[in-house]
Amino acid sequence: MLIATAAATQHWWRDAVIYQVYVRSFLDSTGDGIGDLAGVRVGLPYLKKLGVDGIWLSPFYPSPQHDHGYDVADYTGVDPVYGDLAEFDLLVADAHRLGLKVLIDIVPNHCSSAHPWFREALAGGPDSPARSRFHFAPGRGADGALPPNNWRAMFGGPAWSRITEPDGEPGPWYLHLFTPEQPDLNWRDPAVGEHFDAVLRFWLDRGVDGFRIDVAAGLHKHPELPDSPDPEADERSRDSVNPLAWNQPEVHQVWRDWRAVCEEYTARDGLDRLLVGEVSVPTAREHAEYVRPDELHQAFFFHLLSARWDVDAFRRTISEAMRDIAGTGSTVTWVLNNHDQVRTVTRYAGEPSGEASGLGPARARAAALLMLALPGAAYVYQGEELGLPEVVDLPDEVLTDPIFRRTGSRRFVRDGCRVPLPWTGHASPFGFTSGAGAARPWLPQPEWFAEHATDRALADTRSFWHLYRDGLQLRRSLPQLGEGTLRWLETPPQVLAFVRGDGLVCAVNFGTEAAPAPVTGTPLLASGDCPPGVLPGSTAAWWISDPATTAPLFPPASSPKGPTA
Ligand code: TEU
Repeated sequence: MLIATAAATQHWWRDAVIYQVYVRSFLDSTGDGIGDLAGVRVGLPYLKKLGVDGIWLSPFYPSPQHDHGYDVADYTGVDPVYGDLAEFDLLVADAHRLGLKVLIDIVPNHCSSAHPWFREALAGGPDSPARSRFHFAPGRGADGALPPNNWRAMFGGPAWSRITEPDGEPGPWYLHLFTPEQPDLNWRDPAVGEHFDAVLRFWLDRGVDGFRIDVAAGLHKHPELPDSPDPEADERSRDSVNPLAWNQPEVHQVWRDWRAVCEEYTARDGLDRLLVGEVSVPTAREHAEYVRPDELHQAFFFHLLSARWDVDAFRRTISEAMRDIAGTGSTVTWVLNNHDQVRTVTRYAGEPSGEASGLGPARARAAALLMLALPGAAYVYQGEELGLPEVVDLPDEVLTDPIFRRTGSRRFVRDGCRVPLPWTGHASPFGFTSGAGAARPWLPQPEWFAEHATDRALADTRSFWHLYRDGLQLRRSLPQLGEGTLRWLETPPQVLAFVRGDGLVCAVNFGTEAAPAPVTGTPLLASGDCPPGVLPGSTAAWWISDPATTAPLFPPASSPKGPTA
């Protein structure tokens, strides 16, 4: 199954590494304690030096910020907190001058309750045609006092809220899969698709290279809005498990339409545009349907992110992705961190037992080298290159995540991975915000952020930053890396190893005891100390193995334990 054709490799996105900028927490240029677009501009040379191919900007649109911008009130503007359109244009121009692509976040599943469409729908009364752009439905029970069905919202509570009509009478309910401030749009109303078509063109005309699509397996709901068979399961999991509210077949037509818009722009200037979907679906096979040749270019493969620190879990997950996704001609889009998830340094420290092991940083470094060696594209979340741990002890009163407010629980709360980045110095605000009278960062930075500040990271060749930078440089220079295939090697227990192309070997030791290295000689790059012939525990390394002289010591797997791709 060889799918890396010459034509395919011409598409920059097939093996791009994109850096996710969570704008609010990247760099504050105005001293209000909140990151902004001008701050992102200042940070671009830093990202260029790191060696990524482009950036994805989290939502910066006008928004009441009930979900930090994932509640959009105007899809073609910039919230004054983050800047304005002129600043956005400067950012795109600077990025392009540096050879960096710019992706922006688009949120088509829902808008803000402050969006003019929703206001019109509320103000217009029961017969308002504006209501057809949302899911309004009469309640059940006496006087319609119960929600129309039993669906639960992703962030806690029922997925329905009841409105009061302009005359003061209780009215119907509207659907919101997230917070009540994020009403779901009705994609069966053609006005919705037409609106987003215009939004795409607005930003493409301003020069963006593509879009990260929020909740890309959502959009359409079962037309009858029937009860969920297992509402408790929907509540327990943060994954999109309600099969009636997610992953409906009709959504694929939207991605075909959006792909056609991208192709239209490419036909004009020859430049590839990129659609990357946030696709949370149960299996790699279902995932693959979103990246068929006429749909999305990429979709985040979250199964690697959710895999436990376990050699078999990783091998199985990677094998499934290679078989089911790369097997269709697409490339896999790997991701270990994002703004919704506990950072790897902290997550892996607590695995497999849940007890903190102290191994988090070593494992996170090993996972990074693994990700950068896998065939396909990858996304790096800001701070990942600094080895930032999750801030787990933010006091309740500073938490802003609606999950906390809606569930009353700290479980799943996402503020801890969104604390503003440390840039320089020994004390908060660590250069994140500056100037006399500057406000404090919108989330408090712990003192120990000093250890992770970019100035220290750049000066220390053993830092996470240098590991990412070296890995990214090698990806550029070695023809074996980037897109293509992998071949598993037979390994001792606890070790995962594969060959890329003609002899780039990557091995990861998931155990805590040293294992023999798969290749003799000094590694090209390693996530920790790695003497010749040895692969220490919680360590990954890359070697070039010249088949003539230093053949891998582990022979290629002959059994389909890990299917080759
Ligand atoms: O997230 C969708 C979402 O629910 C994910 O957190 C999901 O639970 C996870 O991917 C499962 O693995 C997106 C944004 O990333 C998030 O920040 C927003 O809050 C949410 O949409 C609503 O717009």
